[in-house]
Amino acid sequence: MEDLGQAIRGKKAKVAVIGLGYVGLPVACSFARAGFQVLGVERDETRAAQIGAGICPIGGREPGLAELLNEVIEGGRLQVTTDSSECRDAEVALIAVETPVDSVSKKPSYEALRAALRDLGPNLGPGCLLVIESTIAPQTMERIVKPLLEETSGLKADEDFHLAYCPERVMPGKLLANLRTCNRVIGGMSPAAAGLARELYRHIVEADLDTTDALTAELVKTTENAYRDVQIAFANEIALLCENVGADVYQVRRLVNKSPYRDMHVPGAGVGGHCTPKDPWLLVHGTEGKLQPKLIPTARGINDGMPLHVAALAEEGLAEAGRPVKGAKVAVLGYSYLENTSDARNSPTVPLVERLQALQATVVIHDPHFAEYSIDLEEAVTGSDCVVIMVAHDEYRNVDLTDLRAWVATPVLIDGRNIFDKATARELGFVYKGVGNR
Ligand code: SAJ
Repeated sequence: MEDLGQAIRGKKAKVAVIGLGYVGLPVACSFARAGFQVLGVERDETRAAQIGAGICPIGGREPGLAELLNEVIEGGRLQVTTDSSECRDAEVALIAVETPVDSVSKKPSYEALRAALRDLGPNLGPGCLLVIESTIAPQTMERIVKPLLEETSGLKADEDFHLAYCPERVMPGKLLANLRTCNRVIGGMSPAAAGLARELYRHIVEADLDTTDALTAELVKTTENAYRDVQIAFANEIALLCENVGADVYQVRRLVNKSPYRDMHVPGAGVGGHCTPKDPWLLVHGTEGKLQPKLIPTARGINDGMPLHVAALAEEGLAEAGRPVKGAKVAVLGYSYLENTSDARNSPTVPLVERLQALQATVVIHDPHFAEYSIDLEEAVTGSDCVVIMVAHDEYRNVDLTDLRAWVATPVLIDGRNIFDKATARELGFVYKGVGNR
């Protein structure tokens, strides 16, 4: 361990990063910038070639990432391969592959993780440190990661190699910044592993590095996102109650949050992304036992219901304007799951569009961050009978409602992200319905 610790402290350890997605790519670039020799292993050949040429495959606004990638590729600090056998001389290996949950069973789909472990196992050298960054259900390190690595490497965890879990805390739009400034939890399968991982991350993380055991770290990561999902569900439920009584939930939220120790989240058209809708299910899956959770699954149901609620508001708005939804042209603004990003994973717009099409509306999707949807906004909404705001992109916040009114055929505006003022919209003749503010 001492040699490895020394190699890590001196940045002499070769670092392999398996999976160059939203998590792995910024991590690989950050360790390369810190002075390590980094090997990025990416199974997608096109993506590997792009990154190897210094071209950042992540769209949207990611301050500093494209420049840093180009710098470390030019400087030879980061090399990219699709061949995991090139990891054999790495003293440190990080795995940052996707860990989705099955859309029906809500159970984790660990195909990518298992494949990465199977590929790495035979190339795992004695004395190295392996860190999982992907979000995993509690008990996964003990039940899946450790046995699979020991089986495929023939080595013994804690004796021949060190194993730790350090969950990512990235967010699209702030990938590099969050990596540097967010506190990190490091769960070691042994205290020695946690200590080595802490030495490693100290080179790229300026915030706290809290070491603990792997199970605690798995619980922390999934709990922090379940917490957020429940908080958002609470805000969405208050929005629905405000609709019942004709109140403005955003005014209610503003004043609630002036009360000490309150932090009511923002209601809206739904909860998408690669973390918040998925991690509560990982938490529930990994803690199965006699005691059953009620709040967490219920919150998921509330949040998954919001896009359908937006569709109901559109139906209502069209009816008020004397237009049946069948055959109506509906312009849906926003395809990504989060404002000003090009990330559509688990986007609430998908179930909304499915519902509107099931109601036989003609749907036009617009989103400036997706080539296939970045038609001219005026063209997208011209002649529409209903405009639905699903994502608070800056481009939509800057739309002049007078222009919008002139472009539409029937003035129905459904505001899923509270970006327009209800009174102004109504003065211009819109049938305006906002989530929690109708
Ligand atoms: N959303 C709401 N209301 C809110 C907050 C979010 O409806 O008050 C919606 C968003 O529109 C989006 C979805 O929820 O559709 C997820 O939003 P998010 O801000 O949680 O974005 P994520 O999924 O990228 O969350 C990540 C998480 N980070 C990690 O898992 C490492 C989350 O824990 C962070 O709090 C978040 O980034 C962040 O703000 O950094």
